[in-house]
Amino acid sequence: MLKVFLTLGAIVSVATATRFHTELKSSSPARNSSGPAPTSVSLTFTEDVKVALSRIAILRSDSVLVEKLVITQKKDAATFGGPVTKPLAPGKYLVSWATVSDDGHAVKGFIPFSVIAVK
Ligand SMILES: [Cu+2]
Repeated sequence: MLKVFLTLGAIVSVATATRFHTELKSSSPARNSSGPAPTSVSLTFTEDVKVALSRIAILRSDSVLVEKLVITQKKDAATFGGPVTKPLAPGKYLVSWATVSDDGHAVKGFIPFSVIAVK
Protein backbone atom coordinates (compact mmCIF):
# COMPACT_ATOMS: atom_id res chain seq x y z
CA MET A 1 0.00 0.00 0.00
CA LEU A 2 2.85 2.36 0.82
CA LYS A 3 4.26 1.66 -2.63
CA VAL A 4 0.98 2.71 -4.24
CA PHE A 5 0.99 6.00 -2.33
CA LEU A 6 4.59 6.68 -3.27
CA THR A 7 3.82 6.08 -6.94
CA LEU A 8 0.78 8.35 -6.84
CA GLY A 9 2.80 11.02 -5.08
CA ALA A 10 5.45 10.91 -7.78
CA ILE A 11 2.83 11.27 -10.52
CA VAL A 12 1.14 14.20 -8.75
CA SER A 13 4.41 16.06 -8.22
CA VAL A 14 5.42 15.64 -11.86
CA ALA A 15 2.03 16.96 -12.99
CA THR A 16 2.27 19.93 -10.61
CA ALA A 17 5.79 20.81 -11.65
CA THR A 18 4.79 20.79 -15.31
CA ARG A 19 1.65 22.85 -14.84
CA PHE A 20 3.41 25.77 -13.12
CA HIS A 21 6.41 26.06 -15.40
CA THR A 22 6.67 27.72 -18.71
CA GLU A 23 6.80 25.35 -21.65
CA LEU A 24 8.05 25.70 -25.17
CA LYS A 25 4.99 26.55 -27.27
CA SER A 26 6.54 26.75 -30.73
CA SER A 27 9.90 26.95 -32.40
CA SER A 28 11.63 27.68 -35.67
CA PRO A 29 12.98 25.30 -36.79
CA ALA A 30 10.04 23.18 -35.61
CA ARG A 31 10.55 19.91 -33.73
CA ASN A 32 11.46 17.06 -36.10
CA SER A 33 11.27 19.33 -39.14
CA SER A 34 13.37 18.88 -42.28
CA GLY A 35 14.39 21.67 -44.59
CA PRO A 36 17.16 23.94 -45.78
CA ALA A 37 19.67 25.12 -43.16
CA PRO A 38 17.95 27.60 -40.83
CA THR A 39 19.41 31.12 -40.74
CA SER A 40 17.92 31.80 -37.32
CA VAL A 41 16.31 30.10 -34.34
CA SER A 42 13.24 31.47 -32.59
CA LEU A 43 11.57 30.01 -29.50
CA THR A 44 8.17 30.98 -28.10
CA PHE A 45 7.14 29.96 -24.60
CA THR A 46 3.78 29.72 -22.85
CA GLU A 47 4.68 32.59 -20.53
CA ASP A 48 7.26 35.34 -20.23
CA VAL A 49 10.86 34.24 -19.75
CA LYS A 50 14.07 35.93 -18.64
CA VAL A 51 15.94 36.42 -21.89
CA ALA A 52 19.12 37.54 -20.11
CA LEU A 53 19.31 34.10 -18.45
CA SER A 54 18.50 32.17 -21.62
CA ARG A 55 20.71 30.37 -24.07
CA ILE A 56 20.43 28.60 -27.40
CA ALA A 57 23.04 26.38 -28.98
CA ILE A 58 23.04 24.24 -32.10
CA LEU A 59 24.51 20.79 -31.62
CA ARG A 60 25.17 18.01 -34.05
CA SER A 61 23.07 14.92 -33.31
CA ASP A 62 26.17 13.41 -31.64
CA SER A 63 26.09 16.40 -29.24
CA VAL A 64 29.14 18.18 -30.68
CA LEU A 65 28.65 21.94 -30.36
CA VAL A 66 28.21 23.75 -33.68
CA GLU A 67 27.40 27.25 -32.46
CA LYS A 68 26.18 29.19 -29.45
CA LEU A 69 23.73 31.79 -30.66
CA VAL A 70 23.72 35.44 -29.68
CA ILE A 71 20.12 35.79 -28.55
CA THR A 72 17.78 38.72 -28.25
CA GLN A 73 14.19 39.12 -27.20
CA LYS A 74 11.74 39.07 -30.08
CA LYS A 75 8.23 40.45 -30.36
CA ASP A 76 7.34 39.90 -26.69
CA ALA A 77 8.89 38.66 -23.45
CA ALA A 78 7.86 35.07 -24.23
CA THR A 79 9.91 34.86 -27.44
CA PHE A 80 13.64 34.99 -28.00
CA GLY A 81 16.06 33.82 -30.64
CA GLY A 82 19.09 34.65 -32.67
CA PRO A 83 20.87 34.21 -35.98
CA VAL A 84 22.66 31.04 -37.06
CA THR A 85 25.95 32.15 -38.62
CA LYS A 86 27.70 28.79 -39.10
CA PRO A 87 26.88 26.87 -42.26
CA LEU A 88 24.96 23.68 -41.48
CA ALA A 89 25.73 20.80 -43.81
CA PRO A 90 22.89 18.36 -44.51
CA GLY A 91 22.40 16.13 -41.45
CA LYS A 92 20.68 15.85 -38.10
CA TYR A 93 20.99 18.56 -35.46
CA LEU A 94 19.59 19.63 -32.12
CA VAL A 95 18.61 23.05 -30.87
CA SER A 96 19.62 22.98 -27.19
CA TRP A 97 17.82 25.66 -25.20
CA ALA A 98 17.61 26.81 -21.62
CA THR A 99 15.67 29.62 -20.04
CA VAL A 100 14.21 30.80 -16.75
CA SER A 101 10.51 31.42 -16.46
CA ASP A 102 9.09 34.54 -14.84
CA ASP A 103 8.52 32.58 -11.62
CA GLY A 104 12.26 31.83 -11.42
CA HIS A 105 12.22 28.19 -12.50
CA ALA A 106 14.87 26.97 -14.92
CA VAL A 107 13.61 24.95 -17.87
CA LYS A 108 15.51 23.43 -20.76
CA GLY A 109 15.11 21.09 -23.67
CA PHE A 110 16.15 19.92 -27.10
CA ILE A 111 14.54 20.33 -30.51
CA PRO A 112 15.71 17.80 -33.10
CA PHE A 113 15.70 18.96 -36.72
CA SER A 114 17.26 17.92 -40.01
CA VAL A 115 18.97 19.92 -42.69
CA ILE A 116 18.43 18.55 -46.18
CA ALA A 117 20.28 19.43 -49.36
CA VAL A 118 18.47 22.02 -51.47
CA LYS A 119 18.83 21.80 -55.21
CU1 LIG B 1 7.81 27.34 -12.47
